[in-house]
Amino acid sequence: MMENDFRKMVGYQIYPKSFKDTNGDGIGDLQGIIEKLPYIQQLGVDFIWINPIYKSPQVDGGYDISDYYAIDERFGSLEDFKTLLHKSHEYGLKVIMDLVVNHTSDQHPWFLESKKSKDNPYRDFYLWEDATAQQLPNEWRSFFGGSAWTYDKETEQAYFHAFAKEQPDLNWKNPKVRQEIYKMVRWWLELGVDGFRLDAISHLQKMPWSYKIKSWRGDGPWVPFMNVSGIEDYMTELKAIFDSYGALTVGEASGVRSMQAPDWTDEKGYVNMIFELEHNVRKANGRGSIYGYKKVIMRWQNDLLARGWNALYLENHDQPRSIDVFGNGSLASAKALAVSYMLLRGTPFIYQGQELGMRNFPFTSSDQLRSEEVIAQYENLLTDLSAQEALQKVTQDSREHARTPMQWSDKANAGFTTGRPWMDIHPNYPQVNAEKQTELFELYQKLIQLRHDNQAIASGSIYFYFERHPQVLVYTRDEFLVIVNLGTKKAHLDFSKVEAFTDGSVSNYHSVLSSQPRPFERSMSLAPFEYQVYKK
Ligand code: ISL
Ligand code: CA
Repeated sequence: MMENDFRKMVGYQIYPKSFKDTNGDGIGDLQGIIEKLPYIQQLGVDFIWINPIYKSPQVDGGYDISDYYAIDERFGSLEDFKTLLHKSHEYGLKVIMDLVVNHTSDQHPWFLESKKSKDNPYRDFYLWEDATAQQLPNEWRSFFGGSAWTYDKETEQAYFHAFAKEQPDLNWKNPKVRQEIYKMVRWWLELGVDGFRLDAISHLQKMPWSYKIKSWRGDGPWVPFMNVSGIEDYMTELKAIFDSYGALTVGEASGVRSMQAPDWTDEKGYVNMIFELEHNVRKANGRGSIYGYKKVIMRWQNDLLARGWNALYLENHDQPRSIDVFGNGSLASAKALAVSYMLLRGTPFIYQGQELGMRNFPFTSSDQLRSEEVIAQYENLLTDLSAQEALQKVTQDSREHARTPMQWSDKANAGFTTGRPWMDIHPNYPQVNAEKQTELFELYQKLIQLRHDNQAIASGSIYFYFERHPQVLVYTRDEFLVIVNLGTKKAHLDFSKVEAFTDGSVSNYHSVLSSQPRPFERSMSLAPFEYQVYKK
């Protein structure tokens, strides 16, 4: 295994279903990733994270696994995966897999057994409680809507699921479950996988079922299964395995607060870094707030400065496209956003298509929806709304936008497939594609290069200025100064009263990267989406 210098790295996230299809079935596959390794290498990243490729009924995009040891046939075979691993390593790219161990598919043999009877040896692999169809064990809700319990009339009990009913939660209190999971984790690491992105990892531990939910707003409903005490024991056991292989690990740890994150991610922590989910807060219309984003980022950067490490990202397979959430759809806004996060302290991730400025999809029909939970939501809304209104409501802030196929070229189906794509391709592909839209790609290349060439940017200190400014993000990374106007309006910055900028050394600042090169001045009027990176 290659050395795990995660502080120097940049990752690229691949949603395999939508990356590149090579056999014409309209679904991206492992051979497609292999084909595009040169593209990924050209971008300059150090590792790829691939969303789940295990055998799965695909009720939740592969996050419902029915065999942890098999590759889903849609994506290829284990042989293909070994080739991918080998070739990636040849290209100098590490490969991390999604590790989905909070739950399995309801089609996993463990659950099929577990369901059979109360005294089945696998019964305690999952969370079963006495219930009736009318009286479920408690009022807890699932992330995807509806009760977190599904009643089974055969055995007159209900099982717990934090997500879809097809995703029963594993019983982590059961040592046999943990042994099975640890065996599987070791198996993939033995195969040569470089690490994992730990899915929904903060939900492993649950509060006693008698816990009464205190608030139905914000994170309130998830309190009884988000970073609940006792989870430390499971994470410590997992960490021991990761450490023994030098695995690269990133936890998706919703509910772990920025103040708690150092304990999760310092040298003694369970994982190398975690994804915060707080900056994803959006209005109902799907728009994020620049100031909200800025405040969350600054807090996480400050709270993890002395100890701990951040995972940095703008997009993933669960979020709409950042160019539409925080930007105004323009390339200039996408560039400003790129600069705003790629030079922060932490390990940045780029989500497929983000480097091309891929946009949210203009949904016109419910036939274009693919996620089961979104379709269910749509159907529920039909009782009160017209089809058009319901579609508008479910798509204005939806993870579906992130999942449309990669736009490789202006050829048929954007060069994604020769068949019929499993999900519609964005109609803007003749303009927005990997062959034509090179400006943003090149900016990402430069930003990655800056990280690789400068210790200060990879792991130096960070200090923020103009913290209350509503749209401009300003920070220093030791000898570097980063200024980004994320707003659509001009902005004025007066550095003359900021102590760090009053001495003579600031006249040494020279431009290293900018939207429009110009010298640093103590009084600066910034154009919309202007960015300036200076070095002393
Ligand atoms: O805590 C949450 C919301 O406040 C959730 O964000 C939750 O942690 C997150 O949605 C988990 O997402 C991951 O697991 C899901 C899967 O559908 C997502 O695609 C994946 O990213 C279930 O496995
Ligand atoms: Ca295919």
